[in-house]
Amino acid sequence: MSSFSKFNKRYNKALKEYEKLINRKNRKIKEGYNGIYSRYEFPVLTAGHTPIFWRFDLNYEANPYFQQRLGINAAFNAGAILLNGKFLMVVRVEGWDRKSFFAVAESPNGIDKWKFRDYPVTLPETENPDANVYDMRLTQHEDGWIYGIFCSERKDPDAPTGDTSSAVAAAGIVRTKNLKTWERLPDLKTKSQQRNVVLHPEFVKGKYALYTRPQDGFIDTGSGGGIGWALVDSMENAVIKKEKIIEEKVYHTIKEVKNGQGPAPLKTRKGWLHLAHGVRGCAAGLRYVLYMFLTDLEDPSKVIACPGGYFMAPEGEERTGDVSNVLFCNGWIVKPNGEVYIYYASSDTKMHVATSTTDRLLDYVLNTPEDTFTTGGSVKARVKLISDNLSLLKG
Ligand code: M1P
Repeated sequence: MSSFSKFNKRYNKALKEYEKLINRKNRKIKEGYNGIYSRYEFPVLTAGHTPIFWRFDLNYEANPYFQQRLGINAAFNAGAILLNGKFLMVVRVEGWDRKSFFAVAESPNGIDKWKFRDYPVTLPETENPDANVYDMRLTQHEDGWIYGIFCSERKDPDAPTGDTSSAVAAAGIVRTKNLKTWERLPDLKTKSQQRNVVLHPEFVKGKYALYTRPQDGFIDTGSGGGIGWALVDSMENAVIKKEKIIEEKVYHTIKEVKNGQGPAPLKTRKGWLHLAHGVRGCAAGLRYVLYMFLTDLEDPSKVIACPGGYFMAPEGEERTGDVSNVLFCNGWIVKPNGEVYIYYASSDTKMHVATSTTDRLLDYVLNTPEDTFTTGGSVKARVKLISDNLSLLKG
């Protein structure tokens, strides 16, 4: 076989594999029912979902071995939105060079057939270029814009010579009407480093309201941490003057080391429904799980319910990846019929979907016992459940 025929054969094989992957039907997992949400059999987006023409040079003359020229390492931590009837994710795609960038993927039903648009997002820069960008939260704000707030990472200018790791995290801001053209606004101005900054969808007291995550360092939140709340006058020059912690990290809980707001909260009849991540340390490193809480409709900075423990933790294949033992969520969609599609990433590697409804999630948030912060309290809550159940069962 001529080398040109071999090249074509390899290309056709790669294309077939890609098409099989993106057209694969996804099914709800029936086993392990928990009444709160359902997981799905397959991840919805992986590195393999990126088009072949993003990775291989398809010119035989330039690439006779049909090599990957620009490999993709992972597709994870996606923001999500339902726009003009289309399910869209703004995905954190990471190349083999460790740089993350954003790319929009679309699906007709939100569950499967996710496909990346031909080109990734060319994100406008500020005068201080980002070394890395990731984890965009999308908020359809009542001012008419769709805002995307993401982490912009740059090398720490104060790092001592030879320190090639220290970085500074800031909140970068873009806005769009269509997820096609993006306007970059100045980064959020704040005293501390920030990650997991999310815009609330409505004005509060006539101002833009932000969920924040102040942190002393790039990884360690230090004396910072907790989910913060701040009101700013404008998004075109967003400056935080006053910030308060509304959801703290707490000793010996799933959010002992740090926590962070997930996607923008969902408005429900009982309050603003929040999904967040909590982090604890263990011998295997940091463990990231998802948890929920509810805030007041009138005052979204007031937590009114917070079930104890995690809502979702890494299971099975979700447990391993580039950064193992991590679930992270920065995108969800509520459909007009109340169904909720939760787009979560596992181990900084791939995207999954879980489905629920606002009614089920409210039931979970309002009727799950809170953390009592002691073993005695936990046992008391379980003994009550057991004895109530046994009375029922024994009549
Ligand atoms: O590696 C796990 C996560 O670590 C960071 O999240 P946080 O600041 O909340 O701890 C982020 O880098 C996130 O992208 C990553 O998934």
